[in-house]
Amino acid sequence: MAATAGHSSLSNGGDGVIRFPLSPTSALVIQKGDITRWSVDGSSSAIVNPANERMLGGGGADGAIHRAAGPDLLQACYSVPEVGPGVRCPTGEARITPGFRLPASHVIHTVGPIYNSDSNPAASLASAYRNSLRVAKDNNIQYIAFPAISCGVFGYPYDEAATVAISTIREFRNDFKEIHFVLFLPDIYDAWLNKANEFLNN
Ligand code: AR6
Repeated sequence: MAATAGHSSLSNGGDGVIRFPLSPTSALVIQKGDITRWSVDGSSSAIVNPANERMLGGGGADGAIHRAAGPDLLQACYSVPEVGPGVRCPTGEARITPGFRLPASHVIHTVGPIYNSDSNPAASLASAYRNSLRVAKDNNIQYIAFPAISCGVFGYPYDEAATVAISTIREFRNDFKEIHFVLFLPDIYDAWLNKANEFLNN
């Protein structure tokens, strides 16, 4: 593993949950796990759903989030206005709904790029992270958890995605108590830790 347990600026409680300070008041937390089970104390929390432009559910994390939240989430998604035929959330944008049966109070739906068909996947992925964090900030969210947007069905290479993810969340270093990544796959967890060590530990 890339994390260096002896380094003063991060802590490893032994459970694979690694914290990196972003500012005196904010931390990045990287962990393995299922984002549908993520929770923190307090009511101002959100998980980010890697959705598609229709915003009516799908496979991967999107499907898991809808199953865990219950059918009210689909109804809330239907009530998000279409901005084009069948499009509720264009690629790179974000929309917020309640979390219903999820432990998190809110779901922020965003759409990452399809790696092989987007003309500038890095810019689109950065927009998905940035707009998710803007929507969270506008809704007074203090704790937010991301999966590895676009790294499943949408085919984004893990190292490149980690670079975009870690560098973009740094722009919001003063705006949240904690920004989490909850990562399902060991290879993605390792890629994220490597980039966080590279970008945040010096
Ligand atoms: N918790 C955390 N991460 C998860 C979970 C989970 N419960 N389930 C999967 N992942 P994907 P995308 C990881 O495919 O690439 C859907 O059909 C997964 O291992 O969910 O942005 C949507 O409707 C991967 O690393 O999202 C869209 O059509 C990461 O989450 C499309 O897929 C993202 O994989 C979006 O594709």
